[in-house]
Amino acid sequence: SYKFWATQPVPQFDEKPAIFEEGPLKIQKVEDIPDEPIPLNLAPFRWVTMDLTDEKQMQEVEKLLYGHFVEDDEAMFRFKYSTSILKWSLMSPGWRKEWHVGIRSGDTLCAFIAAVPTEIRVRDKVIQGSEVNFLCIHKKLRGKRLAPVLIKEITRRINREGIWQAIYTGGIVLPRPVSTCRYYHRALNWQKLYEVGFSPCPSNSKPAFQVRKYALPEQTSTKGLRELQVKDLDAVHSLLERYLKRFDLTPVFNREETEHWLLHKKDSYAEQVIYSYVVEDASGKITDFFSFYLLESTVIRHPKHNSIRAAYMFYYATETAFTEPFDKGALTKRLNDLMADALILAKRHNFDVFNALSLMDNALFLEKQKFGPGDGQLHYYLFNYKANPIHGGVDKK
Ligand code: YNC
Ligand code: MG
Repeated sequence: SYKFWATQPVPQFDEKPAIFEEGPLKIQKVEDIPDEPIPLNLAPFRWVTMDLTDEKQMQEVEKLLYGHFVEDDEAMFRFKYSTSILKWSLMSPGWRKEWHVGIRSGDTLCAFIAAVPTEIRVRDKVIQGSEVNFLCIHKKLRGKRLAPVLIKEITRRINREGIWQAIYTGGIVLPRPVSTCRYYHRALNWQKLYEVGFSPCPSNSKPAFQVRKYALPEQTSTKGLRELQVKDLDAVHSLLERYLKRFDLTPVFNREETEHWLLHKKDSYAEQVIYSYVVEDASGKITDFFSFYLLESTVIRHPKHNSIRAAYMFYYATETAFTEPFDKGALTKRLNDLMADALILAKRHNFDVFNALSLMDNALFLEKQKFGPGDGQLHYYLFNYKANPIHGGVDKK
């Protein structure tokens, strides 16, 4: 099995999981990378570079993903990436048009894969890398070994820029995850989640009881909590940089990337994607922040509901992590206060569910904030980089 992945510079399952020196698996030179696309050998298909600054081409990508991107195992829900979230995800600082790769047949876009540049820190080493996402093949073209061709082509285009590593995630098991997380879900609109078949009613409960269980206060409780503004970015950048050092596998954001990933810009997006909040203390210091983003899922074939509005926990940080000596109780308390407010704000913005992964310090608040484990796992992969297994941040410190 893994006919394709066995040929790639990734750790294989039969390799001994001993502690090893971390680093690249394969060293190459830009001049040895072909400057022509990988042969497609599949008429009538041809490679295209998608220009996402062109509204029409952006909508073509949206449409392909709308019909053919990731579904749950029972095919009840499918991720629905709006043009706003695609712009946010695929046009981050340093983005390159050449990394938005499509396959067309005639005028029709039938497959896509994309990447953006990113610095990745694995423990104490920082890698100039890329993040690959949105691998999608039209349902009628599945099982034809097109995915390996897309992956080889984006690898070639990334390598041509002198970048040799990538990070990517997926619900399926491939050689070989560096880390694995579980999805957790917190109902905000339990009744709707029940109606669409996302949240079952436990046999010892009743719908009315479940609705009450997930009810939230109208008002947030953290003093000094407000929306993130441009003037906060230096403080948030520094706080996030210090907070991420607590974990073994993180991006390294510069100031421009911090702005891109955290600050909502009204004039740039048709629809708000990123929701970020800071806490400013009485002296004007930013002591905490949290963020979540909007990603809808289509409810496939449902008479009443078309989609679920899901909030995904994004980055957060708090000065409480840096008290000397480290006070886990204080950190737990602070994170619970912040996340309780995040839930209230997401509810206010009409989200139906709040999703989070078992990473960073999330284990300190998931249960208390009434998140429940989902069926889904998310595996993290590094391309051309050998790393020892990485566990959730909370277990180790
Ligand atoms: C997957 N998700 O194992 P073997 S996540 C990677 N990621 O190869 P075919 C995948 N590989 O086992 P189909 C994969 N899914 O023989 C399948 N594969 O070694 C491997 N779904 O190819 C698979 N999007 O074309 C097998 O399969 C080979 O027609 C089979 O197409 C697969 O975006 C797919 O879930 C996923 O659109 C495109 O099912 C299709 O089934 C589909 O016969 C719905 O392919 C949408 C979906 C995946 C979301 C994502 C991350 C992608 C990462 C790709 C790897 C990047 C590596 C780094 C490159 C840059 C390097 C630098 C520097
Ligand atoms: Mg295929």
